[in-house]
Amino acid sequence: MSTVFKDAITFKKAFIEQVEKTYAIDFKDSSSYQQYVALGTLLKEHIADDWKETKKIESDKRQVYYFSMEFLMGRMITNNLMNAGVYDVVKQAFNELNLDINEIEHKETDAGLGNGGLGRLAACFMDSVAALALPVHGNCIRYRYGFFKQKIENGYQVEYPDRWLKDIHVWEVRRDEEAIDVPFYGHIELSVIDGKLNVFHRNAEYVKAVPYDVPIVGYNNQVINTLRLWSAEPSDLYQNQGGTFDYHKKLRQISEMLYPNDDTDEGKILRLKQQYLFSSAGVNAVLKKHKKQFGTLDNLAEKAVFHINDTHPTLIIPELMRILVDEEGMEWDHAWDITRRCVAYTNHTILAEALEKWPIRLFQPLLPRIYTITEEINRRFEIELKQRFGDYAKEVESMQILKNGMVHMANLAIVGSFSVNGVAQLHTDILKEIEMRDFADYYPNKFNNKTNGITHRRWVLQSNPEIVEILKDTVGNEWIKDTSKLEGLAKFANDPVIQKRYEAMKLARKQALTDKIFKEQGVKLNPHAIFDIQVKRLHEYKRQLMNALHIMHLYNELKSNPEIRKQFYPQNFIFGAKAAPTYWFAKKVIKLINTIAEKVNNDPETNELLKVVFVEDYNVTYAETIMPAADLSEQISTASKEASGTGNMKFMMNGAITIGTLDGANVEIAELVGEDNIIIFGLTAKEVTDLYQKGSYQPYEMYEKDPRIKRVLDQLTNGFFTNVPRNEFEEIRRNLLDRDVYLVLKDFDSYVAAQAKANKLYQNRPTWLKMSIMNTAKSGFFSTDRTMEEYNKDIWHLTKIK
Ligand code: NBG
Repeated sequence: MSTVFKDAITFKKAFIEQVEKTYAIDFKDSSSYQQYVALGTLLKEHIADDWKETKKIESDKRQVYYFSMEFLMGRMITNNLMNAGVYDVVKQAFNELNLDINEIEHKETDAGLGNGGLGRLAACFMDSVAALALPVHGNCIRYRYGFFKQKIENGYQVEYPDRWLKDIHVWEVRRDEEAIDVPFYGHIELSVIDGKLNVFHRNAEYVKAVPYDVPIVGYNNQVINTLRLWSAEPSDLYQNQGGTFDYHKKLRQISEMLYPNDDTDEGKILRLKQQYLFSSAGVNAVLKKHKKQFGTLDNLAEKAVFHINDTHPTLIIPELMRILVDEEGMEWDHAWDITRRCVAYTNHTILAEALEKWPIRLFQPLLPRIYTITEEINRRFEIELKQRFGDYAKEVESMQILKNGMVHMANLAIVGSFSVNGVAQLHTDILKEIEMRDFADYYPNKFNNKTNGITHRRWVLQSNPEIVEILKDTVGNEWIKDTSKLEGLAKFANDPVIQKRYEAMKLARKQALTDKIFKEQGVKLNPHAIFDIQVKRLHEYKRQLMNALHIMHLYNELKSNPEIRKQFYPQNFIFGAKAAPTYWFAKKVIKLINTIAEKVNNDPETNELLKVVFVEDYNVTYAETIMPAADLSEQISTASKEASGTGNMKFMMNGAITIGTLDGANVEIAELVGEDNIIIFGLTAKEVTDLYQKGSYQPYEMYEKDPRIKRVLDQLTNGFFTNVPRNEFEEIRRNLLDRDVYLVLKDFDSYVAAQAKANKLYQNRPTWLKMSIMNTAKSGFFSTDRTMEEYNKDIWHLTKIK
């Protein structure tokens, strides 16, 4: 470890030198961006020894390679400074230099290598495994463009490219020496020479995958793990067959952007290429090292776990088989045994559209050898199933990997792994009892639950300085190492002094968000009002639409009756959400929310009471200001649809009260805090499933029977909104009246009641503050430190580095 960060004086000197020598300018003329680069560079050098040392110590240990198409890291500078234990020194030095540390931190662009919960979960996992000194490393793609930047123009979402790599990415280290050539297309020639199978991949279009390593700094423990990002580049093995231009263009696309639209064949091929590129490169790099170190792959399963985050990296399974059988000459059964002992799979959704299937007609030509191996896996599995269930049994059909011209990735992942887990208890139960029932019966020991979490270091320690002070004075600082210690806060729940401090903490965080929103969007919020927040991806099942319709209803009520206005406590409704660029309906909902905002925010009769804001470009950095500022956390998905949710946990830890359905991890939040400290409404998962099964739901009846619903649905199209054409929201109205798949109208009444309850409860300050404190006190379970310990105990079985 360098001594640069020893104290403020030493650091100041080194920092000034770094700026001046990097940019050949006088320090006084340097920009905050240049200062940011210098700071990052010094820190990277500072941790270099520990990084090297960590690698050395773990080299003969069992390790986990966590493969995920998404790592939504956000900014790393603050996290790295804090975890490396040098934040205070830097802050002091900057104070002395008259520099604003926040401004410099904000020069780092978010690494937006993810869409939402799944990617942010992977990032939280990385922080926790490093803190716990577990040898776990990430693998992903080095997308040149992150998740798009959102602008709201005339109320509509407009997408702009996120060119995050246009600036220097200070943390990464390019490792040319470890590049891997990955073949696509071509054809396979098999021959048996001296009784040994030889496999030749002829005329392949090779792409070179080059790794860029990013250090993951453990909290105060000198452990530095690695997140490896693979970039697609031209390969020297590519034989120019005349199409060089096309080759370069197509290959650039592979690590161009996250989740290209896969409606077209072209899009599907690109996604498959992305998936195979990082799966193959990641696995080959590990196996190469292993072979060099141990001289054999026979003991691979003792040393390596490949954890696949959702089905995107499932091709690891046939790729492992390919290496073991084709390159190592192992017998199929031996190779299969090793493969299955190396792979574990996490499922993150039951929504059918997210359970990947690839058409064989695209898969086979693109990955000819991987396809024949998948076919063989399927053939053998089918024999096994037929022996057990009979030739025409429904189980054979349901569990097959190849069927109806498609490769079913989840089935392949389940068959080729030793562990399958869901991400919250309810979700795992649904997987076992409904979605994957046949598999769960067939492999009773494979399925397990690992409830998600969040890293309390980013989401509390870094984001909410006021709560950190309160915790220090009540439960001490132990909670940072062990979040179960937060429980100690419970005994202060009714303490008026702590309640006052909680109130002041919330006000400070609400003020910070108020300032940010005003600065960026010019909307003025009252920081004393209730902050009711729904931030997450925009999707029908998450029911932002129900929230929006409720606001319309509330506005109607407030307009209709001065008595109601008197009893109502001012409430700010804040939304943040990105809609997939091609998800037309979701984008309409954004337009609706902005249209409602325009109407209610400009009505002088109600706008002291009711404000609506849709924050632009919600991302990880924005979330750091939003999470601590909420009084009410909106977790209102149709029960059974949200696998877990993790925003719910961030809000809870920061003392927000959940208004939610019994869905995903809300169920566990409710169990932990007890019914007095949460506001639950709506149908249960069982009721939802039964209702779907009966097929008897008639949304039109809700409209006819409930005048409140009738009124708001009519207002969508009757000219109530004056600045849009009358038919602007016609589809929303029709969708709700005809189908209402996500049961917005069905749950409307109980949601309205829950909202009314929340507004009233908030006015009873001691009760509300007690609830708020209890939420933090019971949130320790939701640290990813706990989640990672469980993965390790039940799935990975690693020994700690220290
Ligand atoms: C998401 C679920 C969330 C869950 C995260 C992390 C996908 C496919 N799934 O409910 O919708 O919290 O995964 O597990 O993004």
